Amino acid sequence: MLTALTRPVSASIERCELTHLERIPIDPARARAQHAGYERLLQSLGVTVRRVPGDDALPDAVFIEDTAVVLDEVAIITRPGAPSRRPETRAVAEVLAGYRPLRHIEAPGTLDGGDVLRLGRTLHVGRSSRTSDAGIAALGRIVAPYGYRVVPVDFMECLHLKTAVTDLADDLLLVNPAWVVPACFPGCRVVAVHADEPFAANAQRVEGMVIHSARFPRTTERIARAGVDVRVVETSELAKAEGGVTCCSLLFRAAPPRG
Ligand code: CIR
Repeated sequence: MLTALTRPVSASIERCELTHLERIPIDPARARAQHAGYERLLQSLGVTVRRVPGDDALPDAVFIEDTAVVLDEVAIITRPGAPSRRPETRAVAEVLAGYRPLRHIEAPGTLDGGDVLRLGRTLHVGRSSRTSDAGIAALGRIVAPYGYRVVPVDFMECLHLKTAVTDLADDLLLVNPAWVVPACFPGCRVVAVHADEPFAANAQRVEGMVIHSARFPRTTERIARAGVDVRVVETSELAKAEGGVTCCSLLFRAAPPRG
C-alpha cells in the first residue's frame, strides 16, 4: 500500500521562501484547489493520502518533501536549510513515527528532502543553498547501516536537485542537462526537458505511472513518447512559491500506521 503524507496550503503561503523566482502574488484559494487536485490524482492512482495537520504560521508547510527522507527501513527527519522552514519538521515527525523508526539530521548540518534522489540503494544528494556538506555526511552516516550509499551531486541555477532531475523508471531519468550533468547518473537513459521548459524535470513516480505538471506540455509529450504512463496536474499557483510536484508529498510504502 502506497501512502502519501501531504500538508495543507498555509494562508501565509505568500510569505514563502523564494530563491530563483521573483515574488508575485499567490492566491491561496487557487493554490489549495490545485493541491486538492494533486491529492485526488494520487488517490485515483491507488495511493492512501494522509494529511499532516496544517499550520498557517509556516508559509512553506505544503512542501512537505523537504522535511524528511523516507526509506523502507527508516525515516530521516531533515534540518531544512531555510531557518523559517525548520519548525515544519515537528508535526511531520509525529506522524512519521507511526510508520518508521526516526533519525534526525542534527545541527550544524542542513538538508532538504528535495535534494535527495533515491535510485535503488544510492541516494544522490544535491549540494545546494539548502543542503550542506555536513548534512550530506550526516545522512550518509545514518543510512550506511541499511546498505545505502550517499553520492553528492553538484547542480546549478535551481533550488533543489529534484528541480533538475527526477526518475521516470528504474533506469530512466528526466533531466534538465543545463542544470545537472546527466553523466552523474551512470547507467541511466535520459529524457531531456524541452528547451523552452527548463523547470519541467520534476516528475513523481507512483507505481508504474508518473505525475507531471500541466505547465510543461512539450516535455510531457517527450515523457509519453519514452513509453511512460504520464498523468498531469495543474501546479501554476504552487509554482509561484518555487514548488513542483514531488515537493507536495512524502510517498512511501506502508503497512497501516502503528499507533
Ligand atoms: C522553498 O523555497 O523552500 C519553498 N518556497 C519551495 C520548496 C519546494 N520544495 C521542493 O521542491 N522540494
